[in-house]
This record gives sequence, C-alpha cells and structure tokens, in this order.
Amino acid sequence: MSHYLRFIPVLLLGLVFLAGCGNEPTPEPPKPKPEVKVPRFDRDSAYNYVSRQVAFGPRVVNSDAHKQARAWLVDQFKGFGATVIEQDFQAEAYTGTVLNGTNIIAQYQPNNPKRILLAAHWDSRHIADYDPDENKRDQPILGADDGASGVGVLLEIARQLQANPIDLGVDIILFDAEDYGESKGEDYTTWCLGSQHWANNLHRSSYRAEFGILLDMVGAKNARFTLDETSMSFAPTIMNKVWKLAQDMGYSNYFVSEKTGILIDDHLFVNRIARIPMIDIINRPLESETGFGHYWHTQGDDMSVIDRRTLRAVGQTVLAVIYRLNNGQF
Ligand code: AHN
Ligand code: ZN
Repeated sequence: MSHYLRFIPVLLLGLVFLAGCGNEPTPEPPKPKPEVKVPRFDRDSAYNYVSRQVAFGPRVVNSDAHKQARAWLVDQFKGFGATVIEQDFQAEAYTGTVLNGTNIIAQYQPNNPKRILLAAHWDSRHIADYDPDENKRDQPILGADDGASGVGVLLEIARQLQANPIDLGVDIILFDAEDYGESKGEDYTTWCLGSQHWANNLHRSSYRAEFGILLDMVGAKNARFTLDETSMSFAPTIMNKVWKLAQDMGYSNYFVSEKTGILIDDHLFVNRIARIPMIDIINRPLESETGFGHYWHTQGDDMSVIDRRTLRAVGQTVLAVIYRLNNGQF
C-alpha cells in the first residue's frame, strides 16, 4: 500500500466528522399537520337536487309549488340527520301582497359553540322581468340557477355531513323571499325579505357563527365568481382565503381574483344586521348587461343552464372549507 492510500480512511473519517459537526443545531423536523380528509362532493347528486326542486315548478312565495318544495326540503334535511327549524314570517312585498315566508334552518350539532353558517335562497322570482320576450315578463321563473343551484349544493353538503361527521357546528339556512324585490325601484330592502327577517330574529338568542358563506347562482356553465365589494368590505380575510383555496384546488377558472361592485344579496343583511361576517359566491359573467347571466330573471333559467362541473367546483370548495376549519387548518 502506498503512503498516500494509507491516509484515505483517515481523510474520509475526517469528512464524516466535519459533516456531523456543523455549528448549526439540527432543526426539529416540522410537525406534519394532520391530513385533512375532505369528502368527495358528488356533482350528480347535487345536480339531481337542483332538478328535483325545478320539477315543482316556480317556487314563488304563497304558491302551491312553494309549499310542496318546502315540505320536500325539510324532509331531505331531516333525512340527512339535521335538526330543522322552520321559521315562518310574514312580510309585505313592494306590490302590497302579504308574503307568507319560511326560512328553513338545518342545524348540525346545535349546541357546539364553534359554528359555520351556509346559506342560499330557496324561493324563485315571481316575474321574468328581464325576459327578451315582453309577453313572458309577467310569468314566474323556474330559477334553476337563481335559487335551486345553491340549495342543491347545500343538500349534497348536508348528505356529506351525515356520512362524514365532524366536531363542528354547521347551520344551513335556506332563506325565503329573496327574489320578490322591485327591479327598477330605489328601495333595495324590497329584496332579501327572509334574510332580513332572520337577521332581526335569530333562531337562537345570541346566535353566532365564525363566518358565513352564501351561494347564489352557482350552477351555470363557465360561471365566474368574483370578489364583490359587499363581501370584501365585511369579510375580506375569509373571501381571500376561500378564493385562494379554490384556486389551489384547481378551480381558478371559476374563482377569479377580480373585484366587482356593491351587491345587494342576503349576505348584506346578515353582515349589517346580524353582524356575522358573510361572503357571497355568485356568478358575475363578463359582457353582461345586467351583470348576471344572460338567463337571469328570464324564462331561460331552467335546467339547460346548469353544468355539473360548476356545482362541483363550488361544493368541493365549500366542503374543503368546512373540513379544514374542523381541523384548525382554515
Ligand atoms: C339585485 O338584483 C338587487 N340583487 C341581486 C340579488 C339576486 C337576485 N340574486 C338572485 N336574484
Ligand atoms: Zn334573482
């Protein structure tokens, strides 16, 4: 063995020694966060819940279809293990008609102090005032997207909550009489009568939720959910977190980071009156005269506008919010 080769083991040992003795203390390996198991949102199931509602016909307040849909909705939530409250109220519409409304409140773990609130409106509009055909404007609408889509997503979420229970209180509120407002009137309080009633008459005294998410028109093909100013002024942190999560999940075609203006919807009254921070997921397409879908408040708001992929993008995102919040990871 040559002189030089005899030193190689010594050199190697020295290298090992040096590598082991860096003056940096070895960092603690980061504690792996417990993996959040988010149930898979079934888009076909949600689609069926939308179509079942539409099959009743227009769910205009005071109509027979409205009464039938109410009974069916309450039955569904009870079947999914929720404790249901039917909050009846009367409110005078801008037309002078007295509306017999009912907010449907489906509760999971009503006594859990840590809660999230999810909502949609279950009534459909009494007139199609934006229909291109003048002769159809005095007829009610089916409201497949405007009403039924949000409720369909929430029914599927309720089904998942029963199948995958968590230690978090969840309230699903279906507001009534959202869509009986006066379109060209000045008074925005003619809209959202059910949410106004609820916000002024909480179903439990001093009811609180960490935050709320409203779903309105969440089923149309290529829907575009923007950051509305009402949500952004009352609940910007939640809004940004939900949009970021949706984008990370691959839904950035739907959840776009564009700001849009003030929006009168149920979340406005929940924020202002009940003071629970609530955001709205609502379709605001580009190049639309009304700011909403081309079918909005027309006879065209039927099942043909509904796309299962949009329902899933919204439903899967909301499920992720719920199950992450449950694990302290939202
Ligand atoms: C107004 O048109 C004032 N607000 C839109 C809220 C709405 C109507 N959502 C569904 N229909
Ligand atoms: Zn509407």
